[in-house]
Amino acid sequence: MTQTHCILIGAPVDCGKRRRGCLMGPDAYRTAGLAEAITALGHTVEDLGNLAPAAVEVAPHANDKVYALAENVGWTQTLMAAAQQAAPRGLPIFLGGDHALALGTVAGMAAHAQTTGRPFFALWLDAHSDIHTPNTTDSGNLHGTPVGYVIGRDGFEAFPALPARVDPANICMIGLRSVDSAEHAALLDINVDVVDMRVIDESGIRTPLAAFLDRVAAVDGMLHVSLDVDFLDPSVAPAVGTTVPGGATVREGHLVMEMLCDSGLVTSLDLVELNPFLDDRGKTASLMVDLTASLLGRRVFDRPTRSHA
Ligand code: 5AB
Ligand code: MN
Ligand code: MN
Ligand code: MN
Repeated sequence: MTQTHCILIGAPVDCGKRRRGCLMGPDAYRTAGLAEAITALGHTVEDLGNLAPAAVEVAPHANDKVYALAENVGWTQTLMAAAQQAAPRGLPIFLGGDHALALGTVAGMAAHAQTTGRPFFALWLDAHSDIHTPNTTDSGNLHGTPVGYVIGRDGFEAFPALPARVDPANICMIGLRSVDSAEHAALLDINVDVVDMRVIDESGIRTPLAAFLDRVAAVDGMLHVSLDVDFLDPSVAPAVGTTVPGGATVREGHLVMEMLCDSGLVTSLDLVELNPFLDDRGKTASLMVDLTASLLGRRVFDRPTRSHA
């Protein structure tokens, strides 16, 4: 991979659900050696430290289950701006923080893509589809809503207006194995590329990912990757509040990252949902760092040429 300037942006978002601990995520990635792993691959790193949410006031939402609305709106404002500021200078890596941070990061990256004229795509690596809205969520936890927001579903009136709506057809979700009925209905209604665990069992993870990457490459798209810890199986990645059995293996995770590296298409990355309070001697944080290293070019064995055509 060509030398990349990586911009680490700490986003200790902990308001996307009720169980606390994701606010320690950015420092766990630093402790696990993220910057050192990136520089060892020949890239440059700049760490912007941890951001804080804008202070905003909002009216209560009609769905009174919705949790911490104002704080989520504040983070969305902050991160949307941070993404747009960082994107022209390098590869932003957002250190979460729970997945509510992606309301801001994805909206901001999509806004940036629009200024470049390149189509915007998102790869959602997750056990969940996160396509709820504040109206449809049962839990009230807004970490289950970022996809709903960025594709422009109703219910997000308290949030910043989207500078650029993301086309659902440009989103690929890989690893799904826990989808609520309202989310299922939304997914049937719109044209998202859904690669659930059964597809992975039957065809392997390589085939559907390669097909998606071909689509991105064909139009010289910009690709945002949102990696939720719970994409991985809880036996290898226990540090997450929303564990679902039957997830991706360590090697499936690395293969995805290696293919993404080879594609040269990735322009931003979220590392989300790590709850260090639930980790086992840092193993989840370290695995997330290793996966990021694979995305940035770390290889088991380097062959001169490698093709996924
Ligand atoms: B995550 C659930 N669908 O809405 C909900 O971890 C889970 O960012 C959401 O993928 C999980 O609360 C959100 C049951
Ligand atoms: Mn998620
Ligand atoms: Mn999830
Ligand atoms: Mn989760």
